[in-house]
Amino acid sequence: MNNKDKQMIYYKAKEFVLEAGERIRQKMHCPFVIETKSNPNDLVTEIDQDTERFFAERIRSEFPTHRLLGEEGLGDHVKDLQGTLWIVDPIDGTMNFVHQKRNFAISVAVYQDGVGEIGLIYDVMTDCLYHAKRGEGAYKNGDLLRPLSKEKSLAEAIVGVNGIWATENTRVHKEGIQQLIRKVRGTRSYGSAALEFAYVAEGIMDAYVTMRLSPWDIAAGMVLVQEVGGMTTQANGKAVNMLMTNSIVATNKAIHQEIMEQYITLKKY
Ligand code: 2AM
Ligand code: CA
Ligand code: CA
Ligand code: CA
Repeated sequence: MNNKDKQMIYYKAKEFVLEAGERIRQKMHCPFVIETKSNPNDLVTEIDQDTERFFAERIRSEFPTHRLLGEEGLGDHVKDLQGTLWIVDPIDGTMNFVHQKRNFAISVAVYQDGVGEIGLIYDVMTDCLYHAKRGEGAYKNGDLLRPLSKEKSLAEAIVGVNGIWATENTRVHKEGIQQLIRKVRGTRSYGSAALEFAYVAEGIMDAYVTMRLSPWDIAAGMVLVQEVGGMTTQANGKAVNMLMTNSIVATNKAIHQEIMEQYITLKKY
């Protein structure tokens, strides 16, 4: 992808995201259908699906050679990362969308041959857009985000973690997560993976730890975190695989190793 193409795709991606956000704000005050997916707490609404359809139509019409990987399955059946791939979560934080009418985001990333080139995370209700192009820094609206502190200790860190991982579960030994929760200054759980990544990039959270996320939850956030000098890996330190679910440790780098080595022991299954 040359710079001119990247600039144009970025411009269009931003346009799509802002328009999609406006559509959500308009529709959300009328009654809408809510269904469940994998379990009774895993919600999806017709607005999630409408929004993904909006992206699919826009991307197909403006960029017919690009492919789309979206949570609601209205994109392509993606089995490799070749070419230009849009990775879209139309509403990240659907539970918040349904129950709180806030704290949800649209997450859009553009990857070229597996490399994250563009990341956009739009907090729809606050009209706040986090955006980044690889190698050109990350922004919150018009403000350049500063490089993350590399000196912070775990004892001074605010860490994003869902309390579920501190209970009995199939993925991680809960004792380590419980110790991590005791060790850090504070924990937060916002219910939108994309926003939690954005907060790490903004430096208002020092790490985000979770045991299972899909590519559309993390694709844009990883570009943002990378641009401010942070890092994202699986919880065992391996590189994230954008074609499957991953455990995630995203941090300001200072505390990455310590979190992985001392507090996270994955279960084998
Ligand atoms: P979603 O709202 O797009 O589904 C909430 O803890 C975070 O985890 C959200 O980013 C949510 O994304 C994501 N998530 C991924 N898989 C989930 C699942 N099966 N049920 C609920 N949230 C899930
Ligand atoms: Ca979902
Ligand atoms: Ca999501
Ligand atoms: Ca979603």
